[in-house]
Amino acid sequence: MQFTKEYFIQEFKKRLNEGYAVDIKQASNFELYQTLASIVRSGYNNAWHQNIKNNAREGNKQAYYFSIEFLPGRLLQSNLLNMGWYDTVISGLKDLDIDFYEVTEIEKDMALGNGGLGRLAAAFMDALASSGLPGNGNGIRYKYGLFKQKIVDGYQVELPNEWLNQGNSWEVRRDSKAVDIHINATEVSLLEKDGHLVPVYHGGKVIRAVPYDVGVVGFQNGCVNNLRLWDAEIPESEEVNYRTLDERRKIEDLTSILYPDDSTSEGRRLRLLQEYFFVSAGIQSILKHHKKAGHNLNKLADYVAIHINDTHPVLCIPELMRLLLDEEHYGWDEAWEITTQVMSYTNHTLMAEAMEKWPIHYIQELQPRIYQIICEIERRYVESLEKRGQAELIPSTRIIADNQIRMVSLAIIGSHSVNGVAKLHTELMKSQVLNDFYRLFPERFNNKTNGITERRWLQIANRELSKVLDKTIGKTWRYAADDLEMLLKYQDDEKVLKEINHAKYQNKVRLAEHVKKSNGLKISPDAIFDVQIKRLHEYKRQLLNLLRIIKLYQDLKENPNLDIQPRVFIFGAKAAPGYHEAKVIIKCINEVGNLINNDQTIQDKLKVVFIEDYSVSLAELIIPAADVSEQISTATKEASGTSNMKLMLNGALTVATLDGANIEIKDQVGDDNIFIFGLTKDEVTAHNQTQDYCAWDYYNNIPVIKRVLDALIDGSIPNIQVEGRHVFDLLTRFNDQFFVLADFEGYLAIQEQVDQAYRKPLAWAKMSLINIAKGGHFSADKTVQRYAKEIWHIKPVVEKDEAKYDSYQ
Ligand code: AZC
Repeated sequence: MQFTKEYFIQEFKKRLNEGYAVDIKQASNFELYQTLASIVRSGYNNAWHQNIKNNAREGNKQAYYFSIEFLPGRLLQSNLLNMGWYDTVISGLKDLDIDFYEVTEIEKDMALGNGGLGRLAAAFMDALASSGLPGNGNGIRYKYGLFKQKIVDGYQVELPNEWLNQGNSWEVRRDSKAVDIHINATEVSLLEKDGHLVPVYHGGKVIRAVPYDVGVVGFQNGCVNNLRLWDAEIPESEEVNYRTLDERRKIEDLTSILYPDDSTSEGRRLRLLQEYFFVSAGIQSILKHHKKAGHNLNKLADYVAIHINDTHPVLCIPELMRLLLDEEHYGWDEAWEITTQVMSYTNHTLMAEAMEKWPIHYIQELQPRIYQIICEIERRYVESLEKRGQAELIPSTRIIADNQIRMVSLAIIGSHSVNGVAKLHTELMKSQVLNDFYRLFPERFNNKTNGITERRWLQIANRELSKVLDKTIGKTWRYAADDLEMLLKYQDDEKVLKEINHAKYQNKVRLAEHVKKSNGLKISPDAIFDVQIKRLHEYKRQLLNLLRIIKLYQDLKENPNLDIQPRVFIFGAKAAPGYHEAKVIIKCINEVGNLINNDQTIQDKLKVVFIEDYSVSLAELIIPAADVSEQISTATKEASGTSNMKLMLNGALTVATLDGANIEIKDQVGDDNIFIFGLTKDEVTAHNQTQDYCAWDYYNNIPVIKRVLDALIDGSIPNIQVEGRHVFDLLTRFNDQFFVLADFEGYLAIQEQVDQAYRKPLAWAKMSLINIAKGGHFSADKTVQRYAKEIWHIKPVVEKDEAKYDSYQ
């Protein structure tokens, strides 16, 4: 049946009454939201079901993206958009006197991720379905998402994020697909059974993994894929073994939190258990599914591609080996061949401390059989290098060293493809950090620059700009992001440029209203909105931004009439709970903000806003309102970055170091439409090699640096006696690991250019237009299509067909 407004209104009233026994006037926003979500779900369930059946019937090869994080944010609007129902629903609700946007606010963000890694995984889910590709997600259904951040007296306080307490409208529990996982056996012995040696586990316990599936709706093509998130439960047969609440809670805790506290060994063990839990559950269910479909596991690679998103799911490799060896009775060589053909791995960071290593006794305790298999992979690997005459590469590439399992080594050795997430990152991987692996397996290495869900970030988040685009270049950009380039024709069209500026202004007004409500702070939409939104990390250098703010403040105190463009500095950032330095930086930002925001003498020329509890939904509010995008990481440290792409797509101009995907953004927009500064990767590498960097020299020899740093410790910024000293020490005594001081003057100079450029609204709008026009280049659709073709070898199974969701059930 055609999904018309009349039909929607009738159905909406009916379901509201059936579900809640209220009429529209009395219904709460929550009831309205639930009713709307149920209609949306019924609209795609049939397509979802058909998709699962078709894939099984036709034996389509499918990709499974294993990720410990998925960060989709809210789904109502994107589902409506993808189903082609958006306008009909808004207009229907309007007829019913319901404010659609108020209703959407009820939905809690699915915040099962921390930052770029999790957001990328969610973007890939959307892009796979939107490209008609059979690709599914596999992860954990955390009861609490990434913590809720409160700022109290300038400090970050972490509160539980109870995103599930009102239920999740988009998930379906599938009891019939539950699988059991054996952990903590004290011993494994091999017994002969039916002519095979089978392992027998002694001791330990069994946990039941129960999947909750979320339909991933493709953009107007009728393709609905599956995001499977696992929860842990106690199997009925095991209940007697969990007699106390405490024992039961241990199982519940398994899927409670995204990042267990890694400062205790208990927390670290829990994290490893989470990794094994969702990996084992996922692989078991994939094998079950393919066996049921009648596929021969010899040919697993013809039907299945498993992607290891960063090292957290690396136990996929020994787990698949375990199942093939122990349950399917393959010989080692055959099992290894199948495993390496199926597995591929993405690296998301080259920071040494972020590369997972696990003490071998953790793995031994967790699953001794997995440990045995890892040892055998290692033994054979070492032997093969000796045979190849490359024994010199053993120490740097082997899996087990210093009583630890190096997860990166296991990932590379057990996969047929290893990719980085931006050109520079892949190049560094090959030439520096993973160079020895590259020498051994050059054919495995490839680049896949990240991408973003441009539909969410433009069509949903930036309706003002979308209207301008529709009017100027027609609507095809809504389907084909590359068509945004049609905008280039209008780069000198004053009318269009003014409209772009006007759209930005309206978005700034909207953000200003939010800031007034949330921070009690009045900010002017006429000021430059200068935005840095990302995880708080020293390498991302929020500190560089902060030092410049202090410098500007000092200048203004000296000369209140200083001619600078008023600026509002907007930060959104969470610090990992155990990351002390990051929390110290948050405190400093907030106290500098308090000082500046309350100082009447600087005539509102500066404001500092720290937006609490940064999330995907807040990003949807902030990004369209940004004039300046801060992408100022130390060159070589940011693997790619993705907020850089979202911000440019929304017309913000980027202030950037030559790091991560910033370089590719520069290549797209040209040198005149981006503000580049700072040390290059070669300069950073040289400093690291020669150890010649001396932060004190900058402090002692450059007055502007001394003046700013002194402000951290001389009491001129209240309430940061301890934190100011800490930051001061990081930048001097501890020799400024991230070269903040080396880049400071370059940063000041480039920001001065930004200041000048902003004074010419049409010239600014032209740069902005060029950024928008080039934004389509970074569409996640294109990125996953490259993964599909070059790594997973999967093909689209659904062609674009707008009619598909119209067959309303
Ligand atoms: C991030 C990288 O820091 C970022 O540069 C990249 O764009 C993103 O992955 C996607 O590839 N890494 C993380 O977010 N890592 C964690 C653990 O959150």
